[in-house]
Amino acid sequence: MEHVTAFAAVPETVRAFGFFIDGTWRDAAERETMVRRSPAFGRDVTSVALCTRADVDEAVAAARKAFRARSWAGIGGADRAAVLLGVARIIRQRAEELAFWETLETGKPISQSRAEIADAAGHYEYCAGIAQSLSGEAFNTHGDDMFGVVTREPVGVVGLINPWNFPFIVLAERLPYILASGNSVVVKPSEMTSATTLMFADLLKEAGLPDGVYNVVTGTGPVVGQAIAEHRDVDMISFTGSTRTGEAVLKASASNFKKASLELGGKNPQIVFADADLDDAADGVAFGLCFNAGQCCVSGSRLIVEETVAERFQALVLDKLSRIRIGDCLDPETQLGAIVSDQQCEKILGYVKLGEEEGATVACGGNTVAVSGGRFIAPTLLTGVRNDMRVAREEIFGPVLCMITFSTAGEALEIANDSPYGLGASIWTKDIDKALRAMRGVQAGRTWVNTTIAGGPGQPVGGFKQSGIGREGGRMGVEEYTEVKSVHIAIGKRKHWVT
Ligand code: TXE
Repeated sequence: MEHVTAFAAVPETVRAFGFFIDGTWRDAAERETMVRRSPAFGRDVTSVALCTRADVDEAVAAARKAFRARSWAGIGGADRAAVLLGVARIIRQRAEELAFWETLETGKPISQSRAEIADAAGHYEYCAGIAQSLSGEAFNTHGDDMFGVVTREPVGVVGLINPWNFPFIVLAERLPYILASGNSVVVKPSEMTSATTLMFADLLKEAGLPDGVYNVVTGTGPVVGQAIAEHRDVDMISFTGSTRTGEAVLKASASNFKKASLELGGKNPQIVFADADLDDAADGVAFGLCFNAGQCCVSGSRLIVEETVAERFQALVLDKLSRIRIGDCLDPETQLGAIVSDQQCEKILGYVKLGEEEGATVACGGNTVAVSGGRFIAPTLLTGVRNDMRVAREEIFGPVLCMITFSTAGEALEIANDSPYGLGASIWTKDIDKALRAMRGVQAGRTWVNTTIAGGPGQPVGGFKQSGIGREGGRMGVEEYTEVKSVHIAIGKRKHWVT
């Protein structure tokens, strides 16, 4: 396959990107630029423009112009569906190229990038269906002189601020849902991982998306992200990132009372009951921890295991963690990828040290691993953790697992729910009653039984408590980006008030 050879090695030169407004590319020109060093290879791979507030104004104006022109919002759902299906087809055609740049910038293993690009295409296909079937309600029950309908319409201009951990799949979990009803969008990818969001502009254009509907401004959070969140002509903000930045975005969005959808941090429990298939559970726990090197909002970072099997289960997990393949991220066999930045690496190692200071034991890992010039952290298990320790309460965002034990099902749920977060939770048991009770009791927007981090376009995702507001994905994901209009229509001659 020709494309495999073309994307097999780190390029010799840095790929410089402009930014994309109203269907055209803009050069970085006199703006400052930011060079991205690949975390997996230690080599400079891309550079992006640090856009300004004026660039954001221009992008928002273009999105507004497209929305007013109704070039996208005004066409039929079937026509929007045709474009979204075309997008999916082109993603599949260019999957290898997209996966390659995703791996270079993020440091995730190429097998994972490939899977994420394929999954992304599925979101555009799914939303093509909803673009055609989105509907409201009709009320034929208001009596002979009144008819009621509830309609949905696109909210208008959406500002989309995305993180660095899943640049292309997070975009796919939002963009087609935003586009399905006819909105326009201004996207700000993370300054560290902008490439695939920028490359996508050409794919959307090729598929027939009208100019001005998709605009990308690159740059830093405090300048570009803040300007989008504050902008008075942006109708809705969708943010994915840390809870702290989410709070700043929500405050900024009050400038014009934007609608807001936020997916934030997590400290997700893996509850393992003694009657679970412990081999399966150990494998699931290892995957849930090491997927995306733990830099994942639904990473299973708190292992809450029944006391009676704790020792045996710890041995099984240690065995799994010791056999995870860390290595060249362009090698399809590699399982554990790199840590996104020096800062993130320091943060993770700092937490391991803190865990020890708080009384936990490092049962494995806790060290960096040098491969291919990149920056990696070995899978780490902290044992003897109590749920009131900072390592058990704060989002570490790396491959660090905190093991806590419990003696009753009630206690397991109490520990699981004793967290400011409520994003994901996994339950491992072969007892159906126990599984259902735990599923009902756990406070988490996504809950898995005998699996973890499973998902797809059909079911909504989002968080309880400080893990966010709103839901992405599924039919709800499209509805989230609409306004609801309640309409009463009188039939016949009016009964006069002033007689
Ligand atoms: O996230 P930020 P950072 C968590 C994780 C990680 C920590 C810090 O714990 O260690 O956050 O990562 C933009 N106004 N998560 O600093 O700041 C920023 O440019 C508007 C969890 O990278 O939340 C980027 O595009 N936007 C998470 C995006 O916000 C601003 C994923 C996310 O960056 C802004 C990532 C501002 N004032 C990190 N400041 C998850 N839940 O998956 C920054 N940004």
